[in-house]
Amino acid sequence: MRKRICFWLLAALCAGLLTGCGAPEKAPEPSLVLGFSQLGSESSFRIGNTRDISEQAKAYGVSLMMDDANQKQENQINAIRRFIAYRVDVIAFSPIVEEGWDNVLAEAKQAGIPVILVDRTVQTADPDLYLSQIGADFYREGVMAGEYLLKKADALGKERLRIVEITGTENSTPMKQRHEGFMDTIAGDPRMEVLESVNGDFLRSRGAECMQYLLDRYGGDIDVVFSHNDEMTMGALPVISRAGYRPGQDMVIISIDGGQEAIDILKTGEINCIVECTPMLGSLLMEAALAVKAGQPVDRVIHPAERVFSDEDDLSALPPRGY
Ligand code: GYE
Repeated sequence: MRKRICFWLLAALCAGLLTGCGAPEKAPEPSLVLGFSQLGSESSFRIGNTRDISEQAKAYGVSLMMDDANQKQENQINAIRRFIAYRVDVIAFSPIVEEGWDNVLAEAKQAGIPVILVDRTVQTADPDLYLSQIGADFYREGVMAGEYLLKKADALGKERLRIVEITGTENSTPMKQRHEGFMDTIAGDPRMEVLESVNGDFLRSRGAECMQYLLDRYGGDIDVVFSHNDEMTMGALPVISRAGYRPGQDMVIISIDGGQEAIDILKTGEINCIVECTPMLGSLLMEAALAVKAGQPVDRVIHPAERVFSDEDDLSALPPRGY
């Protein structure tokens, strides 16, 4: 009997030596498996946000499952359900609109998977359905746009400024809060008159269509264009020029995001003001997700620092924007 045991032990040892290893080397477990549903690729902001999240996942050693919803809420809901089935450690997503998430977030809660909101937020009856929201203070962005316009009115010595607004995706957080912050800021000033708000869905093509509609309706009466993102602004600019008006001179152009392409146009004077909305949220997301995995507390709301770029600034030394 003893000889037999010795034989098998020797055989196992030789097998191990032949395969050059003992127990198979296990690949190191990733520190965290993160499921992320991105809403689409509609703008430079969104593309920069997606890229930054991917890059930061690699930098933090996080195993990232990324899904692109192509602007459809149902695709985001389906992606979240796949993350639940896969039993990821943390779910994160950028909700395209604020409503309609309670059921799928309740499923994530039932599965014991924490949820972090990125960029935008949701309206929900149960605040426990998500742990944290990482994204801009959109109301403040609207306020900063309004504050710029009040100062511009003083500088121009205008008695009246007729404003048109091109808004982002209906019922999205940035659309609602940028509108509210801007209107609240100019509401008390008798010089300000809002002619109309139209929805451009954050898309360059729709920005052009909206601007054409507004020019057909109001023509040279328009003194100010307040656009909720650079894509729609850059769609509107050639339409304004083709109609015979000089953007940045005949019409004050105010935009939001601050990607490289728009900043370069600001430097030419065709845009007067850009409120920054940074897409670089990847490191904040990874740190929050890793903290959640480690059982550490995370802040309920995490706002990145943001600034305003305008025709009053010297932008010659501004570093590349990265999106
Ligand atoms: O301003 C726009 C993108 O949610 C803040 O969505 C983001 C907005 C951003 O389409 O460019």
